[in-house]
Formats: sequence, structure tokens, C-alpha cells
Amino acid sequence: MRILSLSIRPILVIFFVIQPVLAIITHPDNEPTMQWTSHPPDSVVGRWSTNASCVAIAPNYVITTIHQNGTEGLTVTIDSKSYVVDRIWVLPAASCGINPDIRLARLKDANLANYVPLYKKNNECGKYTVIGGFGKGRGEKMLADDGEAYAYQWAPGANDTFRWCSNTIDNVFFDMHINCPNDVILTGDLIQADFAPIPYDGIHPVTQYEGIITQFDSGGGWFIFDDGLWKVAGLSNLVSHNGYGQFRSPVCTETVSPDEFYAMRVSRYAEYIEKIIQEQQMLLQRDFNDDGSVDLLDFQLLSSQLHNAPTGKFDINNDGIIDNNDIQALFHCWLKKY
Ligand SMILES: [Ca+2]
Ligand SMILES: [Ca+2]
Ligand SMILES: [Ca+2]
Repeated sequence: MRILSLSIRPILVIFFVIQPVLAIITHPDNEPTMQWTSHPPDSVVGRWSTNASCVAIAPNYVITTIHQNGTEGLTVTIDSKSYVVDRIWVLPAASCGINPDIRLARLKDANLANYVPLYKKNNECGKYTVIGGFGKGRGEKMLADDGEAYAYQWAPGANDTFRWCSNTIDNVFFDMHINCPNDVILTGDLIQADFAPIPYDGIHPVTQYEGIITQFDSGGGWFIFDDGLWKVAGLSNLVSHNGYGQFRSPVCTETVSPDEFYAMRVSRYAEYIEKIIQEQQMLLQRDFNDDGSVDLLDFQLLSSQLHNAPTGKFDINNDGIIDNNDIQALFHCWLKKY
């Protein structure tokens, strides 16, 4: 568990806990039912190793956060099947030299049936969102002096139970700095929601299954329904309190003090992530001998087909002839590895 300080420019400083993996907490009288299906398929969210969550965005790619750690070779579990991560891409550092808390991972031999596109619009604020993750669930109520509940503890457990909740995106923050005590510093654009109490307090809007993330939800998805599709708009990464989710004041339950929690803002990084996947597909297409790189052996195979009628994979630009245009397309990926 990492205790983080997160500086909201220019002056506001808040202390947060980052979840190496989060889980979802909802109000007891406001829990999602099995009949609630207005969300993406459960199988678009996976378990990241033993301490986090991730979101499938292509048949063999997931995105997740960085702060929970994990390297190539670890196991991701999606829809009860395990996959090995065979490559990870960390996104470029911001101008301050700090990496955003988001990364792309490729799953070896995966062909996932369910995945979601990236949300690319810069209009997240005010949007309804559904949030899924493998974090801890709701534990005991925490009671204020007047005997009324003001928070729920995080229940014990691992990242082995998937849960949904809903919420509203209240704010967008740009280029936030997240300072970890072990000298790890991350940055990025964030979207934010709060854990409103029920019944409605007249101040904080509450959704049908209002919820908050917990430990092990990190890397899980915030989804927005857009143009007829669920798209991933955020990756859970920060909450206000370590060990519990608060919706009222701990001193007086008449006072509302809902926790705020955050996700990496996918729209900021969508173009770069899609570019990586497209480049990898280009490499795969040009690696004629399936040895993992585009090099002289692939050039020799292509040259042997020059001026022949198209024979499937060698007609790279799909124009009906194998010629210099295909050779140029091959050299576009020269000496790159898949
Ligand atoms: Ca809320
Ligand atoms: Ca090759
Ligand atoms: Ca061609």
C-alpha cells in the first residue's frame, strides 16, 4: 500500500492512498443486482497478477496503471482464463520527465472475445460512468458519535472478486503530480468522482449504484456509454482514505464529506496507445517467417515473390501486385521486432 501526496496545481495539496489494486464499495441498500446489465460485459475487466485490475482494449491487449508494479511474464486473468504478459509499453514522460500512471500490455496468444474501445472525447465532466474492478469489498460500517454510519471499512481479501458500481464524473484535472514515498513519481490527467451518501443530501448527486473504489481496483475501468458503445474513459488509481470509503463526516453525520477518488484519464493517452497497437499489427503483417522481427529473411521471402500475382500476405498494400511498393512497406518496419 502506498501513501501518496497528490498536488493539484497550483496550490491545493491532498494526501491520498494509491491502490495497488482496488475493489468496489457500494451502499448496502444500493447494491447492483444480477438484473442490472447496463454496463460492459464483465469479461472486459481482468485481474492484474495478485494486486490490481486491467481493461481489455483489443483481442490481445490490456491497459492498466503503473503504480501496482508488475513486469513482463506476469499473469493476467480474464473471464477465468490466464494469459502471460509478453510485452509492456510505458507511455512517454510528460515535459516534467515523469511517466503517466498508465501502460499498455500485450497478452501472449490471447484472442479475447470482449474488449472496449478507448474514450477519446474531452467532455468527461458530468458524464455518468460505470466502474468495474477486482478490489476489496465493503467491510464493517464505521459509526460517528451519534451512532450513524459515516464510512465503510475495506473488507479483507485479495483481488479475486469482480464488482461493478456507478457514479458521475465531477471533475477533470490536468497534469497532476503523484508523489510516492519510495521516490516513485507519476503524473497524468485525472478524472474524479465522489462517494455520495444515500439518500440524496441535496448537494451531491447520487447514482443508482453509487460506489467508490478500494484496494486492488487500480487499473480497473471507468466506462462511458458513447455512440452506442461502452468505452473505457478511466483507469482507477487514487482514493482519499487508506482502509475505508467515507461518505459523511466522521464527527457529525449531518455534515456531508464524501471521499473523492480518481482515475487516469484515457482520452489524454488514447492516440498514443492506438498508435502502438497499429505499429505492432504492421510488424506482424511484415514478419513473413514469424520469427519476431522484420529483417533480411523477410526481405528475401518478399523478393522471391516479386511481380507474382498476389499470394496473400506478401501483397502488403493489397493492390493486386507484388512490387517495389510492397518492398517499401516492408522497409517501413525494417529491423523492428514484434
Ligand atoms: Ca458521486
Ligand atoms: Ca521475420
Ligand atoms: Ca502490393
